Amino acid sequence: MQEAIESIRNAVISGKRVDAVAAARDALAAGIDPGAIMKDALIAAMSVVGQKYSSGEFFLPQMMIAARAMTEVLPIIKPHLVGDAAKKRGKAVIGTVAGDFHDIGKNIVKMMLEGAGYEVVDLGVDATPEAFVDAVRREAPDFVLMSALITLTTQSMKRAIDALDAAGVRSAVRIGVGGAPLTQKLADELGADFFAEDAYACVETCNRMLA
Ligand code: B12
Repeated sequence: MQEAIESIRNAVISGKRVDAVAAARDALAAGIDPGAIMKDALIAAMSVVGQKYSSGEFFLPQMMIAARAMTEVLPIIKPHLVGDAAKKRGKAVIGTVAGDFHDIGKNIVKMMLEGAGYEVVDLGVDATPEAFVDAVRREAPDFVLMSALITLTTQSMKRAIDALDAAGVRSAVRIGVGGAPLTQKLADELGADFFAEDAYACVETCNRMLA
């Protein structure tokens, strides 16, 4: 099992998307837990890529091809991650906030929520405060979920939360924030209702809040 996970992880780190997809298919066929593929191969690979970028070993192009390899593996494991999708639980609006184009984590959160029976309206990347306000008015969701991967763009979360407040719709939704630079302390300062450090914790928190 360790070997299969490692070959997916290494293929993603080196941006070999054909190898990554083949290794993921092989691992699933061998009965390896899709949750382990997600955490120990895919998410772990992106964390290595981030470290290599920080240390100057990788530059933007390597980060981009690794991200593309990861993005191609996600749809392969998605059907195997489906939880209790038959149960209709609630509705969420999700987006990566203004100024930020990172969407891998957001897409995983969306995928896990859909698998757990949530309807998810995706605002994509670079979602402005106005886009969140419009979506809340239009969709009447239970949750508004904001993702940010850049320290600076966490302030776009604040602007979006303030805009929801100014539009008079803040109290109608529960706001969750996440992404690598987020902490519980920052989430509190931003005025969010919750922070979750990964997609699994996000689903659990949403379930708990609706219960
Ligand atoms: C892949 C990547 C890219 C890809 C993005 C591709 C894509 N489609 O997303 C590309 C190459 C395009 C890219 C671009 C840039 N990047 Co970049 N990128 C990364 C990298 C390596 C991995 C991010 C990732 O996908 N992680 C995997 C996912 C699964 O993890 P995640 O996003 O954290 O999500 C999980 C949780 O956080 C949580 N979660 C996520 N969202 C939400 C939302 C809610 C509501 C909840 C509850 C939970 C939750 O659940 C997820 C799944 O469990 C990180 C390094 C790192 N360690 O994060 C740098 C990183 C984020 N990038 C960085 C930078 C600087 C950039 C650029 C500015 C580089 C440049 N010079 O142009 C640009 C930004 C452009 C822009 N304006 O957005 C820096 C940010 C530094 C900072 N803290 O401010 C990092 C940290 C790299 C580094 N070490 O310096 N990047």
